[in-house]
Amino acid sequence: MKVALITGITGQDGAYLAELLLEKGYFVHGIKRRSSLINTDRIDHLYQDPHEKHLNFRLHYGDMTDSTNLIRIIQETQPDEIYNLAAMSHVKVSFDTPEYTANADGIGTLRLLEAIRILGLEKKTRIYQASTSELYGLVQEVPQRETTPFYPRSPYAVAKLYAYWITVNYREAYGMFACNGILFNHESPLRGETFVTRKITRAVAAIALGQQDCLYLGNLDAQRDWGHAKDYVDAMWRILQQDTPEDFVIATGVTTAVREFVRMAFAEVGITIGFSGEGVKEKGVVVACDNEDFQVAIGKQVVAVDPAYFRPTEVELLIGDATKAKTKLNWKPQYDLSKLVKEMVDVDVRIIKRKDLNISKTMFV
Ligand code: NDP
Ligand code: GDR
Repeated sequence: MKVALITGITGQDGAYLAELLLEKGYFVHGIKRRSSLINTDRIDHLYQDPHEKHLNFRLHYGDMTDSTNLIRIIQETQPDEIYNLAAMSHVKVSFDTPEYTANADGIGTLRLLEAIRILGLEKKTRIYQASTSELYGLVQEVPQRETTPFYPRSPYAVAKLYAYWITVNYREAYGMFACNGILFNHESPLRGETFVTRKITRAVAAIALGQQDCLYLGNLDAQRDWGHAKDYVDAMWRILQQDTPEDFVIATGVTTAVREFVRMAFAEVGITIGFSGEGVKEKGVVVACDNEDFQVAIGKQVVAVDPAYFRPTEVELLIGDATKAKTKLNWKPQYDLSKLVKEMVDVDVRIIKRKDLNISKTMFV
């Protein structure tokens, strides 16, 4: 039985990856942080009573800022594969907490690599590093591929730049099977509520159900290459099954503006949005409403721009070329953007019907 250790198992990707590896017959260990509120919602369905005999899923308390803890967990679990998904992953928040972000996302990766070395596991343990399209930042080349120069535009991206290169360095210096997956944005119904896609789909559901008046967003012109997290965790696994360690771009090759994502999400509940004006004057108004279940007044403004959501430096355009992954990993995404948007909106409508949440109060970032 192969043994995997996932850092960041309580996050979006951690949950999908844990499910995938359990399906493949792995013993899955995960690192979770202690928090004052329960933070295992995304993986509660995988929980196994530790008193049971045939256990194949176990959680350990830990933190990317604590080397001794990481060394102990790796020593105890002796993993064949480590997936380093833990990170302070919000780009805008990284401007508020740059030092912590560098510590967890940058030095945290070094701590894992060093732990493998200290324990003499260089030849046994393979490691996947969750690198990101944010490394490309200010556009140097379109579409972005493995050879495109990096130009990070946030403390998050700069921390991830360090993590990218330290992973490459440990591969070259110590012969470790250490790989970067340079993943473009990927979303799902499990996406954190403060990332733009989920913020939009939750708000669309709440507006359609009469529980929210307006969705406030930042830069509507930003363009992202959005895929589905389920397809992307499959790529992570494939990257670690190769004969030689290499880095791969994972992307759909299609880019879409935030504004268009908004339009598509409202269309899922039968609402047509019209935009007028430019920049901060941009606004979204209901032009038509064709669903009997959702009655929103024609002419009502349901989208507005709030500059508070702008970033000091923005990444305007991301579009990836995943030819290498398609050729070498035989990776092929199952989802396109319309299928993704539909799934996210459907789930959020169901959640909001069930919980009667006041969404707008939870949307800070
Ligand atoms: P999430 O924000 O959903 O999950 C991040 C995970 O990291 C959570 O489990 C979180 O724990 C954990 N974490 C954060 N800080 C620490 C820490 N100091 N010690 C231990 N654990 C910590 O991110 P995603 O699942 O979306 O992304 C997974 C990884 O992939 C991240 O590294 C992200 O930067 C990267 N990435 C994501 C992309 C995307 O589009 N989703 C694209 C490219 C890269 P808790 O639940 O307690 O907060
Ligand atoms: P990103 O994702 O920064 O690409 O990082 P996010 O969804 O936060 O932003 C995407 C784009 O939308 C614009 N935007 C807004 N963003 C948020 N969060 N809230 C808003 O109200 C809003 N309005 C407009 C942003 O300015 C941006 O241009 C994600 C994270 O998962 C990273 O961890 C990962 O590395 C990258 O994707 C690839």
